[in-house]
Amino acid sequence: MEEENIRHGERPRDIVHPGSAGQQLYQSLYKFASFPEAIIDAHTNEVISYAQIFETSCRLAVSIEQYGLNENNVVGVCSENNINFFNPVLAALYLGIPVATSNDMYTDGELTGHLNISKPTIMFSSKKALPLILRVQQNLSFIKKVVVIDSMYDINGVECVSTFVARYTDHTFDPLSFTPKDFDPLEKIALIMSSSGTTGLPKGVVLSHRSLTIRFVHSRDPIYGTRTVPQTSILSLVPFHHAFGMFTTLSYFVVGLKVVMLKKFEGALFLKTIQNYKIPTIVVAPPVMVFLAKSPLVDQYDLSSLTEVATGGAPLGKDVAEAVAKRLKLPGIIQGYGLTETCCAVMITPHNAVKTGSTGRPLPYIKAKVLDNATGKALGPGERGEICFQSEMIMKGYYNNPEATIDTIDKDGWLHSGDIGYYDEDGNFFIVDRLKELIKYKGYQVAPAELENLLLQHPSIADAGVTGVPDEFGGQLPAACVVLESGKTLTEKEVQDFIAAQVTPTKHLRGGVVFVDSIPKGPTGKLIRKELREIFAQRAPKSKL
Ligand code: M24
Repeated sequence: MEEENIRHGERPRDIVHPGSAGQQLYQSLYKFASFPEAIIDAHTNEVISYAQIFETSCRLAVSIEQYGLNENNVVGVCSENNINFFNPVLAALYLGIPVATSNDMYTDGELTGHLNISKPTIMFSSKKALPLILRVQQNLSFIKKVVVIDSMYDINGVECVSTFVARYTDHTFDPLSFTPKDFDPLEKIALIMSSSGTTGLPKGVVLSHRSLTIRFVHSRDPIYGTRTVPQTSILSLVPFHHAFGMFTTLSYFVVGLKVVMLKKFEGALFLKTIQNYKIPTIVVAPPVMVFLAKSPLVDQYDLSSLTEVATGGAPLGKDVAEAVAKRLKLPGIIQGYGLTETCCAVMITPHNAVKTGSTGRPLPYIKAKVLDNATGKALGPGERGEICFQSEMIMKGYYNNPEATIDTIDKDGWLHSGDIGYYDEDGNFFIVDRLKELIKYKGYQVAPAELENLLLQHPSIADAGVTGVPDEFGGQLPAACVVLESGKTLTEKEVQDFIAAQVTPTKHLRGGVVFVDSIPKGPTGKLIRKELREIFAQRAPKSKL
């Protein structure tokens, strides 16, 4: 019997590719091989074509296999957004070898912890990330080889892609002589992404090839896809190592779009890129929306090519959405909502029914419900509860972590998002709060447990609790309550510097540090985060960006 109050995504307009994501991507790159532009670096205007990606990814696949890797190994990629980023990703997807991506801004300690989860055998690194990779490799014996993705030459004995592939393929190599492997797309791991989930430290999110091929259906959908006409330009700014950037950008290759890429957000360059490339569509995180709503720079550029602005990854204020739509003369703003654990967006605003403030409706192949955690019942329109999803698109689980998996996906296969929300009579969803402890600064994940563990290692700190304080630009700023060891003193700045020395800038304690006598805890010793938030709410707001 069909359960009451389950919200089904619309009927799909396209069927899921029956094979692997690697097979589908291989077919798409081949189909679009005559298109001169696949990715353009807007900083340098460097371009690579569909034919080049097709050939390089196939040569890399042959080489990775000949080098000795198989489906029991993992391929690592650590790079800033880069036009060569996807070559090793595609190669591994053709072979059915899992790919794990790493944030290139990590400190040595963060990267070491991160790589210890997936244990890649071979690391593909950008020139920029190479010193970091070589430092951490000294203590990580599972990394047998490092290859540089964006250099024409070897760097101090570290092979570049051309040298690596020249050993196993020659200049007569025909990509059509290579065939992606055939396997069960539901079983085979495509990627291992990083997320802290609802609680604790960052974990490896295991996504199958089927997760990706469902995303590709969404990207080709005329109502939910970002752009569906081949060769249309799209600006890609979200980090490729994160699920949002990874799966939106991969899906652009399936549609045959021209991806104009930025490594990082710089206001003037961002606006100049839209103007010069006459970009019709941008997909950005909410802080960029605040910039579009408020910055005087916006008036200095011709942005009339823009017909679609899409955002996601963190809450978007209704006022901000309305201000951007008004300023850019758009009928509305497209919002998507997703988790690393759902691969990509599971809800998007339908193009034909934009409702400002809503995160959209469940996509084809997705079931959603609003759960009353007290009764276990799915709630009806207007009632608030935890939003849960069921789909072949959601993760298979956390890598080598069955306990965390059971805490997140229940016995009936529902993924508990940790977000509180509701849907209206038309089936539009709204996110109102976050039940889980995750902090999101500019759309980036910050796991309180990770910062608390570091704070507790300070000899003068007896106890600590970390939470997010609201901020207009950042969304939330990580902030700490600290209990000092008796007789010890520390300043707010000393605590901030202690953390800043150990973590990537997105995790710095920009929301401040408050010294307290005790950390609010429940009877079982569990931290009460709501009370932590209240401590900061009583403080005068201060934004340090
Ligand atoms: P991860 N509103 C409020 N909170 C949101 C949100 C939203 N629209 N989206 C995400 N969150 C918060 O780092 C929730 O607390 C992502 O953020 C993620 C991953 C893949 C794709 O993952 C949630 O529990 C996307 C986001 C995505 N967002 O938009 C689109 N894709 C998209 C938009 C337009 O684990 C937590 O962040 C078109 C196409 C698109 F794919 C999850 O944080």
